[in-house]
Amino acid sequence: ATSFGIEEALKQLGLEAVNKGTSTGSQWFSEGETIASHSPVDGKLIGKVTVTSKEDYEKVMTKATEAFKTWRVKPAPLRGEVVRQFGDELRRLKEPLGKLVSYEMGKSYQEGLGEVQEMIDICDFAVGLSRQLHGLTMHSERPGHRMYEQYHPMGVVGIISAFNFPVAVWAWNTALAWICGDVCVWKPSEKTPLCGVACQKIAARVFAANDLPEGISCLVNGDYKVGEYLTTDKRVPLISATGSTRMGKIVGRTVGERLGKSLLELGGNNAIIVTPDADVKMTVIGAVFGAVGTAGQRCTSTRRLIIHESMYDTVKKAVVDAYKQLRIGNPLDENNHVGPLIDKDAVSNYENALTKVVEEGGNIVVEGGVLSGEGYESGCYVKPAIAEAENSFKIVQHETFAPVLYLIKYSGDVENALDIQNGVAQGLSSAIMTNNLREAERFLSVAGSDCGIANVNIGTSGAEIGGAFGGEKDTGGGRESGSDAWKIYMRRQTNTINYTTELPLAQGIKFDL
Ligand code: UN1
Repeated sequence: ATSFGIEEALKQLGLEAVNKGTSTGSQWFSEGETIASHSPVDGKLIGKVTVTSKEDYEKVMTKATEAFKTWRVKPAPLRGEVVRQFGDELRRLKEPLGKLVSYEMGKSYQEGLGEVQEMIDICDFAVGLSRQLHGLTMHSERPGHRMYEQYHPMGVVGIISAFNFPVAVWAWNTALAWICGDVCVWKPSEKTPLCGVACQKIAARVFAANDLPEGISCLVNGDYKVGEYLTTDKRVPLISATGSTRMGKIVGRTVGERLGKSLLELGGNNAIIVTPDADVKMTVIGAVFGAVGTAGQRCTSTRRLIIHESMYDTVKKAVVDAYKQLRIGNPLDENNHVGPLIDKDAVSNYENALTKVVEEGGNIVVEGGVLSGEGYESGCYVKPAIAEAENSFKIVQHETFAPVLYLIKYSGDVENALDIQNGVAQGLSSAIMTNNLREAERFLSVAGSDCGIANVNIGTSGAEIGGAFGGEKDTGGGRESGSDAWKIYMRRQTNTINYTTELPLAQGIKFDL
């Protein structure tokens, strides 16, 4: 627990009652229309943020494209040094920022802090990377020739992020994009605009302290219309978008039409396979955290438990018993496990899923419901629910961003469980609980999980930043964060240099003059 409240956190982050929502760094502008941010925790107004107009957007793009010319020629390790300082600022402000994330988005304070930690981690990763950004060298087929490839900065990167990770996903993108020599224009979710303003203030201070120009870190605010300014803009070679599959299809199409690149991180429908050799205690922790953590609003949340028939009753009982221990309430109170959903629309989607699963023949084993009364005034608190279901149900095939967990039984060997697991449109995260080496290896093999993330004896959520994050199929195919995810933020160039006095052609082609 921290010693200060949300008021003090807002103050430390420099937030006001009405905040300008457009920024190129130290300069903040845009007037008029505002987005009001209400906390799902208690329904109270936290603050307002002004919406970016087309004219404001043009001002941002002018600064950003100018800044790129300065930023791209700074040596990458120097850019890394700036990101190091940004990471230090995040360390200093971890508590107030974690608190704001918890209050504006509704995840537990521990998870809010965890999110800021992910930002710090990616900064550290990016600092090291700034002295790498390796290309390969190749052997030329021609004598006296040298061939290699190099990575150059690409330009303005547009970042469209979702409410559920209102600060970390931006940092995964910016920390890498910055060390790669790109400048960023960020449109945070209109459900968490204050998190955006707070982060931009932190970044802006660091850039200003290093005498760097306006435009390296930019912020725009608004709904999908502001997103469209970015996706249709030829000056933005890469759009990184996180959100629903529906949104991703629109972004992918729009950016594809102008042959821009998009990095899409969309919905998941993540499952844990529980085999006859699973450790039940570990399964329960992984499954329950995965299903109810962040109130089921992670793209990596556990949606399906695919349990072998021999284990079914044991695991079902253990999970149902664990659900009885869950405390639902104010996420800033560290005694609670589950906070609210983001808003009332999310509550209706949750209710709809519970109605649908029953209509399709499912069996509720842990009742859901919207909570009311003291502490639940915002109307966004719901009971995590569990239903026995079939994988073929329409609602099970659909990603519901809420704490609804489906139990699905399988029989026979692990191939049958894999068919069920892979039998959805999405392909983000997956897990198997087993102490059987053969089952684990089959799950990880070419014929195993078709997801971007496949874990053994770990749940589906809670990825570390060191690995590439993202998934296949309807998840969009993008990879962010660790490993070589940085490559998408740069343009690749192949260079061949001739240091002889002859000009031999490739493939031995003769062309005598
Ligand atoms: C997301 O839900 O958009 O693995 C990202 C996790 C987190 C990231 C989730 N590190 O659950």
